Amino acid sequence: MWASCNVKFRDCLAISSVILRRCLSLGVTMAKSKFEYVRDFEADDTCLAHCWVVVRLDGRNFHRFSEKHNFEKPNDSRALHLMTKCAQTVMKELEDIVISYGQSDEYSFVFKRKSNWFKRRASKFMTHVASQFASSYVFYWRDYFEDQPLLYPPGFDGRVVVYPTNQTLKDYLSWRQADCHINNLYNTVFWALIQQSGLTPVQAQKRLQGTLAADKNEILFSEFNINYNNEPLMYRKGTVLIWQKVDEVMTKEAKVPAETGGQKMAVTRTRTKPVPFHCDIIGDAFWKEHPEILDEDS
Ligand SMILES: *[C@@H]1O[C@H](CO)[C@@H](O)[C@H](O)[C@H]1NC(C)=O
Ligand SMILES: CC(=O)N[C@H]1CO[C@H](CO)[C@@H](O)[C@@H]1O
Repeated sequence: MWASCNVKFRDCLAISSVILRRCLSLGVTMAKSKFEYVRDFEADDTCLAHCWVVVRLDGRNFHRFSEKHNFEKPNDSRALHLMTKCAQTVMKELEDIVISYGQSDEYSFVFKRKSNWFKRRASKFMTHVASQFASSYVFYWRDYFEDQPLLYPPGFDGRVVVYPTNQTLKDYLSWRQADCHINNLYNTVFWALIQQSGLTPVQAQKRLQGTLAADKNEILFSEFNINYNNEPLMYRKGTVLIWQKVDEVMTKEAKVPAETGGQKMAVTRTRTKPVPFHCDIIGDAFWKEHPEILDEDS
């Protein structure tokens, strides 16, 4: 019982006002045990005030995971949609995430500058994001991979990076989107060479060594009749999730006297949801169109 008093003052409040009074009357001496000092061994990992906090997750060994689960090459839309579903779940369940960006087996989550969630402790941000994301990945797996059982539990690593200005945050997101473009262009040619020209992975890799983006576009066009710019946006740009007002029509059981039976009626409700876009976030247009994302008090 007394242990709960010195864990957190807040917890006392929750237990009951009787205990609260006892906590208060017994004072500071009762609120600390001689073991309490071990708390000082905890590292202070508070994220610098007024900075953007970014948590990025990466699939652990997803190269192997994608092979074992027969992901389509060079891209698998089921896997990308599942990642986005998990990211939407993270945004809904946790607090203060203003924008997310994902591609391949990674997702970045940006917490608002003034967030005081868990007193801005990096470990709390990171572990909440990683565990919520990983459990969602397993939970929603079957909705995206009907015929493909999940063979073993996937994992994700996380990191926290703090960006001091709007510009550094935008540059971070631009960096991830540029990475998406470079990888997707490479993979598109690489797999075309294997699947359509019958090259081995080693041969395909050799063929692409030292090539520039223009060379890869040219190979795609001249050898495979693929205009890279016509490839689906989700693969080329990745996925941006931002909060948008969405009208939802739902049927509700009308509350009417029992004798009239369960009448159904349509109700429209406006909700704010994390909505996916596959647009460019490197240029200014996106940020001009959505100033609320970077707004101090959003
Ligand atoms: C960041 O951008 C937002 C939106 O344009 C703006 O309201 C805010 O003042 C900017 N913050 C800083 C510190 O420049
Ligand atoms: C770049 C590329 O090859 N994209 C392919 C990704 O997968 C879809 C099917 O899931 C294909 O239609 C795309 O051509």
